[in-house]
Amino acid sequence: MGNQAVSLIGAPTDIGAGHRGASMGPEALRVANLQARLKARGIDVVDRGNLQGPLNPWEPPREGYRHLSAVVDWNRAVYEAIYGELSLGRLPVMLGGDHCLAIGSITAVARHCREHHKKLRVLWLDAHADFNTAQITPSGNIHGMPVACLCGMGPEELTTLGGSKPATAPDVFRQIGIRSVDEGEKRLVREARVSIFDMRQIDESGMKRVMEEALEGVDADTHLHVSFDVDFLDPAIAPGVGTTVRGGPNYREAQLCMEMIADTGRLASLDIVELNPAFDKRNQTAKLAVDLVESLFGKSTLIR
Ligand SMILES: [Mn+2]
Repeated sequence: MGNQAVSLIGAPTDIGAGHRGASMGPEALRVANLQARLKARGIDVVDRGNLQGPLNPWEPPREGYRHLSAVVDWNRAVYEAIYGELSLGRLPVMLGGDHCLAIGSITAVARHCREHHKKLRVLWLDAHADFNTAQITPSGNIHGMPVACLCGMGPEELTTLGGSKPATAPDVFRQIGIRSVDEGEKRLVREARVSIFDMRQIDESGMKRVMEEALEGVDADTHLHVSFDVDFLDPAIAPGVGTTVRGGPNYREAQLCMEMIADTGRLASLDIVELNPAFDKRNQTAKLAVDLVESLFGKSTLIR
């Protein structure tokens, strides 16, 4: 993996979130030395700096969506930036920002895959299914809707971001670590047949078996995208997120998850989202995220 070229792209906004503070995520990851730690692995890493977009007006939802037009602006910027990096043959790492930005990044990744005849697989590491729609959302926060939007269920401005709708299909997703799904969402993910490995399954089968299943079929023609919502992790080790849900993967389980993804050699794009320094203690969650991302890029205890 020594000849990889990685681009870091900051998207400092909390426009789709229910708490302020994820806008500070990119800087916290930089302070935790993300670039230097990846460079030390022999990877060519360029930090492209931050994208720009509207400030968070902190308004109530309208017709089921909070800040829709600003969410669209941010996602358009993310979409263009990620698509540009992929076109250069680089591996984009989107530093969020809240999880609504995955609409832009994955729409770009899906377009790139179509154009290069690659199979897309998205690993959605999260406490939540993020499959809400305007009709069923309890909050209107769009960070709870990206997977539905990517599957064509959502406002036209977001579902058609890449020109064609839907951006991708439910069968590309493997959701891991899920432990909080809203009532209406439960029905939708079942109808859409999203493949979800919830915490119960991780408890019963173990992370190893779950990751083997989630990575089944990944081959040389696969573009593997990881959408890493930091609230995937147990809040005991990762307090720096807006929406903590107890009972997530512990440190060893999270490391194994990342190492097994690295072993495929197919990681081709990454989102790191929902890191919220306003809830963190001494940047520990950012440091942990960087630690895990190092494993994702192939750091291991021994030469294997
Ligand atoms: Mn999420």
